[in-house]
Amino acid sequence: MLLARSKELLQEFSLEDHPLTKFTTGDDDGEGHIGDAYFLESGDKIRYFLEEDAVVDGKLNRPKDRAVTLQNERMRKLVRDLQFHVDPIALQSMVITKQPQIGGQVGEHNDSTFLYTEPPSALGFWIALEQCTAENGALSFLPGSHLTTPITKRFVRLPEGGTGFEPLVTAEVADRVAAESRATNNAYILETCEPGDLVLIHGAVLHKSERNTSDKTRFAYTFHMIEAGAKYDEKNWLQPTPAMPFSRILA
Ligand SMILES: O=C(O)CCC(=O)C(=O)O
Ligand SMILES: [Fe+2]
Repeated sequence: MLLARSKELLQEFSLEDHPLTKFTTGDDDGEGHIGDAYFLESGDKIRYFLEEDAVVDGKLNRPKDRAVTLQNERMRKLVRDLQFHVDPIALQSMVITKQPQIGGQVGEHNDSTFLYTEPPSALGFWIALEQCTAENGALSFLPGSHLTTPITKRFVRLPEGGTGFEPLVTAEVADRVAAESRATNNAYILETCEPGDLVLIHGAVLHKSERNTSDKTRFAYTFHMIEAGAKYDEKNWLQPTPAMPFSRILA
């Protein structure tokens, strides 16, 4: 259903009023989507983010349904019964399409950096809609890193506009954590999965996915939950709107 609907939306969306915004998770916030209104206002809308390598000289270099990494605002209440949080709140969801040949790498990160709360409470729900393999960019995880790696920075809306990272620890601590993470990098474990598999991602666990070098898509549906009792402030890039307030799952 979700896979079919995602593919339908990809056929339907119009490029005419599209800013050709690409989806990137990199640290450099130069010319990427980061900070632009199409991204910042995406929380309560269906928005379409293009693979970085799909836009050359301001033009798409492939059919639109093969260029997009799709975002869908609908919250799945699938986890009503799971008691990870006292009072869980579901945030915006995404369909990640990871297109053949160009589906970009997602660099090492933890999700609490991007959905920061005090104390950290992010939990990711990541559902494979298609088979995920080493060739098409399956997720990999650094086991135990959620216990040993502090959240060293948070992704924020900057007062002067746009977005960036705010450090949460001293530069010394951040350097040490980065060095340790580099030293253990070869301990990443690849999680291949089948369509329908649910992967629960602890907010502090380091994870990443490589570029899709295969000729197959790698569709996945993902959303995050946070704890209602934890502080979620106005610095976070994703803000609730009147059209779509964050949904309390058990309330
Ligand atoms: O699907 C991917 O490749 C990355 C997804 C991810 O990092 C997440 O859902 O938190
Ligand atoms: Fe993530």
